[in-house]
Order: sequence, then C-alpha cells, then structure tokens
Amino acid sequence: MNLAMKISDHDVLLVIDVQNDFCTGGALAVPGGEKVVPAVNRIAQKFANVVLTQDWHPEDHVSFAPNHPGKQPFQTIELDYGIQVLWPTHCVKGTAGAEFHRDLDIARANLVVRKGFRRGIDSYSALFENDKRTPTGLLGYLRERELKTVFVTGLALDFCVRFSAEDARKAGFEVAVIEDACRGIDLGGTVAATHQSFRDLGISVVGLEAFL
Ligand code: VGL
Ligand code: ZN
Repeated sequence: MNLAMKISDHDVLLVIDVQNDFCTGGALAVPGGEKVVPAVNRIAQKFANVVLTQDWHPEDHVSFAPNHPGKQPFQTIELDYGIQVLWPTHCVKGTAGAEFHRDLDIARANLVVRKGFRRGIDSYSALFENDKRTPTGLLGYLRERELKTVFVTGLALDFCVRFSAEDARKAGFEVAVIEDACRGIDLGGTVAATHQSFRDLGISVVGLEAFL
C-alpha cells in the first residue's frame, strides 16, 4: 500500500527555529536538535510552500535569565502577559547561534519569519507573541496565500512547535505536526502536556514515512 501523502498547493510546511543555538553545542541545545535537519530537508522537497521561523532576540531580551539578577535559567517569572520561563541567552540577532543549521536547505523557503525581536515580549508561536495579541504577520500571509493545511516541524516540540500548531489550529487551519521531524526540551512534563493539548485541539500527529 502506498501511504504517500498528496501534498497540494494549499499546504504549507512550517519549519520552526532550526538554528544553531537549539542544536548540540548551542546555548539552548534541544537534545538531538540537529537530527531534525535531514528529515526536514526531505519533507521540504515535497512542498511548494515552505516557511521558516527564526528566533531573533535583542541582547537585553526579557526572556534571558542573565537579564534578571539572582535568577537562573529555567526558573520562571511573572510578566504582565503571564508566566515566562527564563532561558539561557540564545539566538541573539546577528550572531552565529541565531543562524540556521548549516545543513538546513533554506533555499526551499519562500518566507522567513523572525520572532522574539521585541525586548519585552517573548514569542514562541510563529503567529502570535506570548501576549497572545501581537501578530507576527504570518497569519495574514497564510490567509492571503490561501494556504489551508499547516504541517509543523522543527524545534522545540514543547515550546515553539506547540504554540505555533495551537495558534494555527485556533485560527481555523488544519494542522498536522510531523513528530519525527521535531525534538522537545521537556521541562517537567511539557512534552506530555503538548501531546494532550494536540489531542484536545484536534491537531494531528503524523510520521515521516507518509511523506517519503
Ligand atoms: C524556543 C525557548 C525559547 C523554541 C525559543 O524555539 O522552542 N524555546 N526560545
Ligand atoms: Zn527564544
């Protein structure tokens, strides 16, 4: 039986934050982060529409633990938009850590969305920043391009992939997360919470084989 999925011109592959700082040796390394690269490259060949996101922070960003004296990475603080995890300094705009992994086939992308560039707001989702209101512009792009189904890959499964998939689903798109083209951080159960949320919202979780 041929399981190959038929990709249409209304489908888009969203590749989240496949950047050096989220790969082995990076400032906020996701275990096995670089392992998504060959999978993403293979899948991307099947899509006419590929969008990359790039985490892109100023050095004084509110999400960086060193900007909060006495705080350690992975502790949380309360901001006006809610609880914020404090991260090691990562993906500072213009640095090598913020560059895409060198083997990522970035030539396949027709759009790169940078996010997290406002000092006072973090942005996990590719659609809305962490205040849930400030748009990145991607929603308008998806609608204007008449894209209907969003396939999500990349890093990290339980943060930026999760919030991007959730926001796309809530905005009315069909959403599928290609799990073996993602890796998670898993901070105290966040991967399990991600799977539960995907079930609750009707976000499909699919395997790589369907695309090969
Ligand atoms: C991410 C934490 C902080 C991600 C980005 O790409 O999942 N996580 N910034
Ligand atoms: Zn970040």
